[in-house]
Amino acid sequence: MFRFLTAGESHGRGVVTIVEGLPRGLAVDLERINNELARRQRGYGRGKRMQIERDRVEILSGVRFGKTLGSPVALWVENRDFENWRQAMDAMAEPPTEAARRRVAHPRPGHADLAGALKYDTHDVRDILERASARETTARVAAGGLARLLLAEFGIGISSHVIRVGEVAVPEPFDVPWEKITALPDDSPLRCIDPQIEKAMMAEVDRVKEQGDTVGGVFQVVIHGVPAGLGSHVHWDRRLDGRLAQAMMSVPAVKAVEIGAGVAGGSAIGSAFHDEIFHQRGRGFLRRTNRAGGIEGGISNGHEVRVQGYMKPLSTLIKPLSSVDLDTKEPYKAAVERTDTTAIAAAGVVGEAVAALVMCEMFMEKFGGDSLAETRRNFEGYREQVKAF
Ligand code: EPS
Repeated sequence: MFRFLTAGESHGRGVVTIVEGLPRGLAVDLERINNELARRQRGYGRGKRMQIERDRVEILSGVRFGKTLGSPVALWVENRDFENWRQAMDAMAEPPTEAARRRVAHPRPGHADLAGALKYDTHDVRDILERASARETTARVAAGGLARLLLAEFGIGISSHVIRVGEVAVPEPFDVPWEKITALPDDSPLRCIDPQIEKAMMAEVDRVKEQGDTVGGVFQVVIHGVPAGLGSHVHWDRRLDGRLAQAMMSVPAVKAVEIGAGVAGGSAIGSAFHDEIFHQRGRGFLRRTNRAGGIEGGISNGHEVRVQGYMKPLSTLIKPLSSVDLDTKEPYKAAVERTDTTAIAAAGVVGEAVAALVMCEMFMEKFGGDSLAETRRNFEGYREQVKAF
């Protein structure tokens, strides 16, 4: 069984993750994982924090001579900002000053602050916001980096691009070819495949930032080379689309998830929506459209899996909204913290990582194996079965 856990606070010492269930013998290329971490730090519209961090992963266990042992792999990424935040982190130690109390008593609308304070019974929202922070996604991108290494062994690749920032959008995102998405340079400002649209997106970010505001966006994750047969229709919690949607929704600020042209499906008629089935000798079954986003009945159908994550505007505003002091119950403006205007490009990279984690889980569920050689035998055997169908 493939699984992972993460731990770590945004301004604590660092983030950690334990990944369990990878077969023995997978070559671990640290630079590829570090590259994923670097991609997650980029994107136009991000704030000052990303200039402080230089995320690099350290392997604490589970790898020997550069290959997995089949035992849990523990990964560690340091928070460089920890040193700068020691005082703020300790500020609520007895007795707190009024300024320190205020800083953690004004929950931000849209953030976990208030709901978390009520649930965990604390008037110090730092107890909540530190873990609710998107800093945690560093750990998931590191874990996802490992998952991607396994998937790559079997020809499965994952990439993402930004298809909307506020009112500026890429038309027909489902037709954007894989090659065009993977050709995006890692220093692309917003990971948009059209330079003109990207410029307009950047202008939108500038305009919103000037107003002390934040802006929402949409990213698309594309999973290429997926064999038919991952996930299952037989039980609700084995459906690939359900698992991907849950993973995507768990990325901070994502408020809606769409598979393929799912949203348009809500207003379409069946004959215009479904992807007709053809067959060609040598190529097998094929479709000319992919509105299903590569998944039918909760099972991958052999076509590209396409998932869109809709990200709400980030909830820390330089021009804050109305809130209430948790102690005095008096109206107050929400706390102002350093913030990003948008983190949509980074969210896409996180989307890739969580998709990789789900795909790895589903892949190991189907093919199993304690060593990579065993997994490969199982995979090849299944491939022969599909070919002979
Ligand atoms: C975040 C607020 C900002 C972001 C942070 C997520 O951090 P800070 O509070 O230190 O300014 O930079 O994202 C990351 C640290 C990261 O690594 O992505 C929040 O409130 O969620």
